[in-house]
Amino acid sequence: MEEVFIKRSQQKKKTSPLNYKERLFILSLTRVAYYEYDTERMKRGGKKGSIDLERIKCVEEVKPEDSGPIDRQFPFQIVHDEGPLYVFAKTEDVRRQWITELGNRIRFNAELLQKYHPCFWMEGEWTCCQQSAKAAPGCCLVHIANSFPGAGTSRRKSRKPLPPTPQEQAAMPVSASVSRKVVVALYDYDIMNPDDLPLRKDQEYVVLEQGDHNWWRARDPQGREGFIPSNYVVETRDQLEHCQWYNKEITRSKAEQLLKQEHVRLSELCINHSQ
Ligand code: 4IP
Ligand code: ZN
Repeated sequence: MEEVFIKRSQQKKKTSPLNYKERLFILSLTRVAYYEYDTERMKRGGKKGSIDLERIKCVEEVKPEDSGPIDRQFPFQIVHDEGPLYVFAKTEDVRRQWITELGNRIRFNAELLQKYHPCFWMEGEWTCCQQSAKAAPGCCLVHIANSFPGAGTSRRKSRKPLPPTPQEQAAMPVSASVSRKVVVALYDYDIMNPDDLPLRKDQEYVVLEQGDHNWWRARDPQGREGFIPSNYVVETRDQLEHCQWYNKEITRSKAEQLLKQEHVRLSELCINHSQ
């Protein structure tokens, strides 16, 4: 993913200036890096910094400054082991997209935060809770969509339930073993593990197992199966729409009329054929 954002200087040293610079951000599989950017020629310049994804502890929105400029209305924070990096997106959509994607890529990190600061660190204090130590614990719970099961623990082993044994499967009522819940992907999801299933926005998937609240096993229309993040999909309410024989745009009486016509046509065909 690539995007031009405004970033605030991280002020790693006490003497560091507070300034805002336009940078080209590139999110790769292992890091988020930012570069100088020539707006007129739309060209990437020298690299200015980067954060390894494994060092990120939290990605969340930030409450915008009270009278901040128009181009700093959609801030978010990438909190890593040296503190927060504040980034300003141009739109709410882009901000959400980056928070979602980053959250997804850091979900197995060992030290994810349970709490964060929803407002800026400014002039020696957190403007949300007035704590004056930059390392002070957060004052607000991270959002569910950005947290993953067992945050802060190794959840690689526990997130996915084992499939039922054939004996367990046989003992299950049909409705429990074969769920027909159909969901639609809200976002693309590129797999992070071999047993994941990629999602494509607006594509439908059949949910097979919901043993884990956050990770469901699902099947795509090509028959591939794997785990999907449950917060990337929504349930389609009208199950009928997923039956191939169902035509949403046709009323019952119109359907009956068409069937009768077809019946007449077929009968005529039979008569003609037999003559
Ligand atoms: C710099 O200010 C830039 O804002 C740097 O951002 C920033 O580094 C520095 O913060 C800050 O001192 P000057 O350009 O006036 O020197 P960039 O690297 O995007 O140019 P960060 O760490 O934010 O990348 P410190 O904390 O590194 O000093
Ligand atoms: Zn706070």
